[in-house]
Amino acid sequence: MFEKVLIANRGEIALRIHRACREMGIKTVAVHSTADANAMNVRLADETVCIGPPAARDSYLNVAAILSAAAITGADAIHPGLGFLAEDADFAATVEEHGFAFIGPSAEHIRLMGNKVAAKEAARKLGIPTVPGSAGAVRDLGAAETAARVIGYPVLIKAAAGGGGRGMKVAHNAAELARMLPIAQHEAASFFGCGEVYLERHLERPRHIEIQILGDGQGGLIHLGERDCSLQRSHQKMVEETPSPALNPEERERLGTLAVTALRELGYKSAGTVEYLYQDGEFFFIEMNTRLQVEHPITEMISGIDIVREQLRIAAGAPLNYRQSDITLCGHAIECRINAENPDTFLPSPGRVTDYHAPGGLGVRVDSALYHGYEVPPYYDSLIAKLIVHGKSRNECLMRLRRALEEYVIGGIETTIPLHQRLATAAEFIDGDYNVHWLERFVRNPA
Ligand code: MV4
Repeated sequence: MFEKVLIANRGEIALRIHRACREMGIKTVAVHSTADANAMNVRLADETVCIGPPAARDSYLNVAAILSAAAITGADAIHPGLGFLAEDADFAATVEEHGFAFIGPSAEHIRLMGNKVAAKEAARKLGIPTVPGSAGAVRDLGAAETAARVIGYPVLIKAAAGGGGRGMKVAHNAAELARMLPIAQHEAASFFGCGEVYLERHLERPRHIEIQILGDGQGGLIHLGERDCSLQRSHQKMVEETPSPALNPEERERLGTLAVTALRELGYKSAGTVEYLYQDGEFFFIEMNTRLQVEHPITEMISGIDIVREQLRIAAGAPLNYRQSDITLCGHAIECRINAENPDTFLPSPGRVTDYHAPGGLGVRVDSALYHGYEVPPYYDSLIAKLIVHGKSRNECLMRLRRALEEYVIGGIETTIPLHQRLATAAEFIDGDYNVHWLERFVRNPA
């Protein structure tokens, strides 16, 4: 096993990785920007290295500074966390070229899944149903119109290098396609540095359901069930739950088995997530994420498996400790992402935390780097805490969620806790009756 791991991230996820390392007796190196010198993950780390000024491009994305910090401290491995460099195939390759282990998948698999056209083609060849769409990228309007006639309108134009919904455009007919295609290509080129776009049939009210998988790259590959991530606004997930209230046991089994068969064939290593859209009893692959995800704790709560510990073991060359038959998914878990934002306008609310009390008790987990007196910096993502609750049934989980939200005190800054409280009592949420558009409307209607 590794003796020392450098954690190339910040905030709650850096703390989450630190905790897994310490439980395994691994020393940690926290790298941080000047803005994060007082962060909890930095305070708890065995060693710390300041890698640059607040702007992420100069610190958390500064590859030379991160590699130097790893060399100076004698780390054997680098965990990229999520966001920042986590899905940068060149970073993964560079880390290994410098003699450190990269705690994540192979650079080739990160690169493959980073191109959504290539990822979809790979998934289709591996037997996973994909959304009907163009055969690969569409070069020009002629090709796009031909493809759209076959697919049927409305169609969605997506960027091959995109993902997460940025730069998508709907076209309801040929005239709209002609107008939107050049705009989409131009946006793709300027957002992602690659103008390639592709078409898909537009599903109008899907749910977003993803499967967590773990592979060791030595033939061992399992899934840990699904997460329903349909509760999001502006492509930011707000609440996730597992199991999905929409799936029956047969659908769950089929989704999991398809993902496992495909990724075992690919020889996938580390944690990964296969994303599907689910509508009218049908599901379609859309993307694969080759990283640890923000919402991984709900899967840990129902499976009892520490996903970060498994990532560390796998990166050190150990085979998976579990077969699929060893996995029992138990009860129900929900995560609320708490942001330092005004709960009505969603404007960021950085500043000093003047009161802090986190909820606890049976079935309650808080993943957060907050503490009394901490100053939330204005430079980064506004996620400050994840409240994760577990219960034997979905109803017990919801009861516990309302209780835990009531208890949570974060003073001095605005947070989205009041919005979560309102959501936790909304009939559609309680009934599990929602799709990817539902929350958007809910947040626009005042209480
Ligand atoms: C779609 C779709 C409907 N039809 N693809 C947005 C994020 C990206 N990962 C995929 N997204 C979507 N792709 C087809 N063919 C609707 C969405 C979508 C969405 C997906 C997941 C979660 C929230 C969403 C919100 C709006 C649109």
